[in-house]
Amino acid sequence: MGDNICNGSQNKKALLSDPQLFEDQFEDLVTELSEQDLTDPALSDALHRLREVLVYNSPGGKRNRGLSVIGTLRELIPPTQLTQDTVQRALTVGWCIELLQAFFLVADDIMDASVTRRGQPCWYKKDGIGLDAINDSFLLEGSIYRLLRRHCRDQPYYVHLLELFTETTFQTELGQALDLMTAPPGQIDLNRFTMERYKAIVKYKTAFYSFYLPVAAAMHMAGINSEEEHNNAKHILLEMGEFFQIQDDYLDCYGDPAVTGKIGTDIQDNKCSWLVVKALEVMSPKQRAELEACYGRHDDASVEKVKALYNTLEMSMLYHNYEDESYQRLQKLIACHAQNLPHAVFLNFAKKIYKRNK
Ligand code: DMA
Ligand code: MG
Ligand code: MG
Ligand code: MG
Repeated sequence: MGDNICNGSQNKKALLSDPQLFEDQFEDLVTELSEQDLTDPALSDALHRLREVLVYNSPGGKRNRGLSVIGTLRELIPPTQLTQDTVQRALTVGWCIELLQAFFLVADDIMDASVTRRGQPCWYKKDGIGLDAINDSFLLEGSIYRLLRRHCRDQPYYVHLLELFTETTFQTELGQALDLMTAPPGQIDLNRFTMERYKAIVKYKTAFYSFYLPVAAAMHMAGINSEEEHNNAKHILLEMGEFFQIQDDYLDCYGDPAVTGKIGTDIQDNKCSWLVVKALEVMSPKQRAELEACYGRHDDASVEKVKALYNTLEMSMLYHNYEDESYQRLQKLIACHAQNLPHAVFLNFAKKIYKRNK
């Protein structure tokens, strides 16, 4: 009878889509992290805090990163070889990527002085949280490794995943360092904003963790470890990542906060955004002097002047032209560099990100 119950629930699971299975798993992982893992009663207040941090900072995202681990694995392993256990583990590794993202975002919102995230106040903006959010971001990061250990430590790819997560974290932190030092508050110097610097920032702060990490994790889970295969995938995925951050920069200014869930801060924060870099390429010396006088300032009038200048330069049109070009370039890259990897791994990703508005 016990068996029947078990089979019944397994069958039900088999009918659910990956996104449903993924959402369903979250509550179990929160319980595991906050109730089963550490049992010292002295920790109960801290574990209660961990639960709150997880629950506040994980929902509301698009889940592209998390879901692409199982999505990629399904392209790499034939369905007959994909056991329920493997699916569950791929979903958990997907959650680890969502936790990594939550860790970066909690810290990023403090550093960028942002106000909202995923349609709600940024965590550090909540009453009574403030800079304690720094430690909360560490709790999110630490949770990744507790989950990996509990769910994957007997797997042959465990060390590969550990190295992948730690390496990717470091790359992202270097990217954030570049992003921050290229945008010193109150020190406006438009000469800093070159396309070369821009590309370095976004490769490191966004492309590795958002695009290479989920696919590389699935490749390791499927036993694909060769450096050549990983480099081929990386080549395409970093290109996609660059485009994704260009979209993020465009949406910072032109997106609808009701859709993106966040209010833009790039102009005020003196950021080396794609918009400012591209605008500098096409503007006159007179316009450059105007921009110098209003970029990186917090008053609404200055911000509106920057936006008016962007409109005069037709930045929206330049962006959409870039989007079309980038899509064509990517299709070519996939054709040349995907080699042994199924093209669907990359095409699925491309489908999700091109023409997005959130
Ligand atoms: C995001 O850069 C990079 C990381 C590592 C979170 P960003 O500040 O442009 O992101 P957002 O627009 O989401 O704040
Ligand atoms: Mg930010
Ligand atoms: Mg930032
Ligand atoms: Mg942004």
